[in-house]
Amino acid sequence: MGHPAAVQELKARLAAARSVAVLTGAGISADSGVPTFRGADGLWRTYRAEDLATPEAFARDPRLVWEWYNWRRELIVTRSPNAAHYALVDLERRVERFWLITQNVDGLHPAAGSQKLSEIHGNIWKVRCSQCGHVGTNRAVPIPIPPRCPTCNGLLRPHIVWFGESLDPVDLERSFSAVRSCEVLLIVGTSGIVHPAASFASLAKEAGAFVAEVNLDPTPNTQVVDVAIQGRAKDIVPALL
Ligand code: BV8
Ligand code: ZN
Repeated sequence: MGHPAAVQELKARLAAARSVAVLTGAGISADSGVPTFRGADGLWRTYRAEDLATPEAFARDPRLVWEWYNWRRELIVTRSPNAAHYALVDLERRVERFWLITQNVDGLHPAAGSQKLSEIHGNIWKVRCSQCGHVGTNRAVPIPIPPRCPTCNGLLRPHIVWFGESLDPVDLERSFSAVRSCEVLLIVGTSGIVHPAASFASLAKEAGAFVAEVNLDPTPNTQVVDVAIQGRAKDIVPALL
C-alpha cells in the first residue's frame, strides 16, 4: 500500500467526488487470469505482442495474426470479471459524472456491467471488414481462418486499434474530456507507456485533479500521481471504494 494517510485521503476524495474518471490496463484483468500485454506471460509462441498488433503484421501474414487472436479468444472466453471490475460498476452507479476508459480489449468491463465506458483500443469480440468497413460482433472460438465479411466477402480483421493506427475520435474526445474535467482520476494496472493513454495522468494533474495509481509495480505514472498504491487490483480497488 502507499502511505496510509494518502490512502485515507484517496478514499475520502472518492467518496466525496461528483466527477470521477478511471483508466484501466491489463493489470486489472491479470487477476482474472488474462495474461498482461508486456509481462512474460504475454508471449505467444516466440512473438511479442507489439510485433503482432500492427497493420503491417496483418498485411504480411493475416493467418498468423488471426491465430494469435484465436489463442487469446480461447483464453478470455473462459475468464470472468473479478472484484475490481465489479467495484468499478458500483462506483459508476454512485458517482454523478463517471467515465471508465480501458485499454483492454477483453470485454471484461462490459461483462461486469460497466456502461459509462470507452474501450479505446477496441474489443476482441468485434470484427471489421478490411474492405467495406462493416463492423460486427463475432464470438466464434476459434474463428475460422480466414474470416470473411458477410456483406462483401472481404477479409475480416479484429476491431482493435493496432500500433500506428488512430483511435476512434468519439472515444478519444470523450476520454480526454473526462480526464480534463474529473475531480479524481484513478489509474489501475497499466504500465503507462502506450499513448495516448500514457498522457492521461499528467493531463488530469494539469487540470487540477487528484490522481491515484494502483499497480503491482512502479510505472512512469508513479512520479506524476498524488498517491501510488502497490498491490493487486482485485484487493485494492474494492477496498478503496
Ligand atoms: C496513436 C491492442 C496516432 C492490441 C494496443 C512515441 C511517443 C508517443 C507515441 C508514440 C511513440 N512511438 C509510437 C507512438 C504511438 C504508439 C505508442 O504509444 N507506442 C508506445 C509503445 C511508445 N501509440 C499508437 O500507435 C496509438 N495510436 O498514437 O495514433 C499515431 C499514429 C501513427 C503514429 C503515431 C501516432 C495506438 C496504440 C494502440 C495500441 N494497441 N493493443 C490487442 O490487445 O490486441 S496496446 C496494448 O497496450 C494493449 O491494448 C494494452 O492494454 C495497452 C497498454 O498496456 P497495459 O494495459 O498497460 O498492459 P501492460 O502489460 O503493459 O502492463 C500491465 C501493468 O499491470 C503492469 O504495469 C503491471 O505491473 C500491472 N499489473 C500486473 N498485474 C497486476 C497489475 N496491477 C495491478 N494488479 C495486478 N494484479
Ligand atoms: Zn465487407
